[in-house]
This record gives sequence, structure tokens and C-alpha cells, in this order.
Amino acid sequence: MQTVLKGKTVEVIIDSKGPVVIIGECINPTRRKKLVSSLQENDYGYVLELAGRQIKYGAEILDVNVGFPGVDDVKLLPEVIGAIQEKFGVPLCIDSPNPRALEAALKSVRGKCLINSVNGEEKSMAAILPLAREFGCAIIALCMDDDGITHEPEKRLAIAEKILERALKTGIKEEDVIIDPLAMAVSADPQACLVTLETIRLIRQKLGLNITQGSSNISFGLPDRDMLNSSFMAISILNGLTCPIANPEKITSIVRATDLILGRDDYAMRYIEHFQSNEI
Ligand code: THG
Repeated sequence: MQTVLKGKTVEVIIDSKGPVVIIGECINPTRRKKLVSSLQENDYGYVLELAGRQIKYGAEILDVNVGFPGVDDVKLLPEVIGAIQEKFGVPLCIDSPNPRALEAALKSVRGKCLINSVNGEEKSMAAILPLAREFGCAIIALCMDDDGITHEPEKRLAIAEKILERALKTGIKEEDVIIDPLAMAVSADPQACLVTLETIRLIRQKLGLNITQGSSNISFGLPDRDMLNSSFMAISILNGLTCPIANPEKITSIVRATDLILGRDDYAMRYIEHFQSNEI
């Protein structure tokens, strides 16, 4: 399965056979005070610095989230996207729970972007899927619905199937639906990672779609987060993860290593190139 995304100048193909495509997570104000204060002042210098650094370290797509308390995201989201696209050509993943902010952003974004996200709630599907169809976007579908988040992988799969079916009915192509099995903090639930891993395996086996996840979520509240995230990343890729949302500065080495080990990097070209270009 191939999902094609486009930025202002760059086209990226996410292929379910790999290699893995990294979606950079860092343009996200959660616990980034400096990002919040710069955005409040409409100063986009720091956002552009985060964008450039993530691309340098191997992100091929950038997640853009400007959610913080009190934000006017209908105004801010398109502005930040405009500033990023003026300088960088990569495709964007527009991360907002607000359909009005998403619509405002989609009116001005260039290329074919990824909407982050829709879920299985009736309200969400009714608001977001027509937007994806109208603006020709791909979409991330979260495996949760009106009943919340289930701990049973088969039920998460059933929600993915429900959203896929509805997307197809809306006129969205199968390859433009990317599933998020939901990665949650393992400090809060000892089974959290196992449930995610089994959901990934089922989705690959039954649907064959591309799969994303907010990989850094799993390590909230624990020491040595980078080690945990790296370990989880390698296992997730083996199970079928194809386009994680993660911090490239910390994760690209293990992603390239895992692709190499899985026979998706002839002559270790991508692995070697990563280390050479970043002088690691
Ligand atoms: N699924 C989808 N989209 C998502 C998520 C998901 N978007 C948001 C989030 N989850 C993924 N993005 C992040 C961004 C940052 C962090 C975790 C997930 C993070 N940040 C550090 C912290 O909080 O300590 C601070 C930044 C740093 O130093 O790197 O952990 O699940 N579809």
C-alpha cells in the first residue's frame, strides 16, 4: 500500500513495505514553553528552527500542532503553516482536534497533506471525512470511538475497519487512510504497549494499510525515555509500523538500524547517509 503526500516541492511515498517514514513531532507546544511564548507573540522563528532541525535529522514529514490553552487556532494554524511552507518543501501533517482550524488550514496549505486526525466517533467522522475528501488529503484514523479507548486489540481493529469503510463511502481512497493503533503511557498501564503492538500486527495482517503512532507517548513519566522509545520503535516497526510521529533527533538512528536489519536498506545506504550527514 502506498500513500503519496506532497509538500510545496517535495513528494513523499509512505510504502507499507518500508522503509519507514518519520513524521517529526516537535512542533507541538505540549511541555515546550518556548514554543508557546513564541507563538503567542506571532514570532515564527522558533517554529522554523524546529522544522529545519527535524528535517536535518531525518524527518520527511512535519507534524504541526499549535494547541495550547487560550489559542485562537483558526487563525494561528494557517499562519504557522504558511510560515513553514514559505521556507520548507516537505509535506505536512496537520494536528488539531478542531475541525474549524483544520478547515482554515486546508484552505491555504500547499500540496497534499495528512490530516491528524479523525476517530470513530460519529461526530468526528461527520466533520473530518468530508474535509479530507474536499481538499484531497490523506487522513490519520485513531482507533477510538464513542465508547472511548478499548484494551482489546480486536476491538481497536474493528474501529479502524469502521472508519475505513466510512472513508471509502465518503470518496476517500483506501491508501489515503493511515491507522493509528494508539500508543499510551506504559507507566499508567503495564499492558499498554502490548495492546498497541498486537493492534499494529492485526491491522497490517487484515487491512494492509499504512500505520502511524505517537511513539513518544509510551514513555511519559519514566526515566531514560529515549531508551524506552527506541526499544518500542524497533518492535513496532517489526510488527508493521510504517510512519511514526516521533522526535527525529532521538529516533532516526534506531529507525535506520531497524530498516537495515529488516532488509529494506540495500548496501546500508540510508543508514550510512544518516550518520554521515549528521556527523554522529
Ligand atoms: N497520535 C497522533 N498524533 C499525535 C499523537 C498520537 N500527536 C501528538 C502526540 N500524540 C505526538 N507528539 C508528541 C510530541 C511530543 C512528545 C510526545 C508526543 C513529548 N515531548 C517531550 C515531553 O513531553 O517531555 C518534550 C519535547 C522533547 O524534548 O522532545 O514527549 O499519539 N495521531
